[in-house]
Amino acid sequence: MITLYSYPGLFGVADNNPYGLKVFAFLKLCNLPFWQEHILDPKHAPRGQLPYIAVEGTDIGDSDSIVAYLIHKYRLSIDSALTAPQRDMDLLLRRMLDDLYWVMSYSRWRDDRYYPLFRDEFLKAHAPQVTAAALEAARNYNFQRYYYQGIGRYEPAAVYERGVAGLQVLANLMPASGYLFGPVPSSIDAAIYGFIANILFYEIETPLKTFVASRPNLVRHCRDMHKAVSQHNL
Ligand SMILES: N[C@@H](CCC(=O)N[C@@H](CS)C(=O)NCC(=O)O)C(=O)O
Repeated sequence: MITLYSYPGLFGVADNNPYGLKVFAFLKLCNLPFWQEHILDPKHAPRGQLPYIAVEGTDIGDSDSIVAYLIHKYRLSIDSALTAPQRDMDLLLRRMLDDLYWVMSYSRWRDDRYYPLFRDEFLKAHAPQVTAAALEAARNYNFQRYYYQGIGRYEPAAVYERGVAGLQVLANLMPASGYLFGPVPSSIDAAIYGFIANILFYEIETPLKTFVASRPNLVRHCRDMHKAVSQHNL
């Protein structure tokens, strides 16, 4: 049995962290049985970051490494039909999503307009396991991460401009129906869902959410993926 160690859910999505939701969605798309363990402290994770999986005594971290490991181990066919250009696009999109991660995270923890809504929802959903003091400590830690990554030195408008530019490319690429590369999902759809669901389903009107909500193809893809990976339809 695979165990997925990931952060808790929020606003009806299975993990409030896009990388964990990516792995969750991938496991569901592939019909792999797994047990999800929601944790908050990543200290036991490989490289000290969530998500990670434990399978047959081996711990694997990093969402894309997890996906690659599972495809290889279980000979999964989810990406078998991809052409070489689609594989290149897959990689470039994953890198774009890595960049979007910082903007999403900034909007939740750093932006004073949105942090109180994020904090209050987190406490509503996860107190007493999560306390206001723990969230405050996480916020301070994230401030340092943003500073050293660089985004913490941008003006907020420039942060969102960067995030929306990535989302615009995604909106240009996403077809009106089906999945990114055709009528059946591939692993990149799980990756896209991990990020877009963590924007669209949040009742926090950030510039990222305003943009996603204004693109019917992104909304449709996210809702289709949500249906495919969960019992509860939004
Ligand atoms: N490349 C990793 C990134 C995972 C990641 O950024 N995890 C963050 C989520 S907030 C984390 O656990 N951070 C804790 C830390 O860096 O101390 C992946 O794809 O899984």
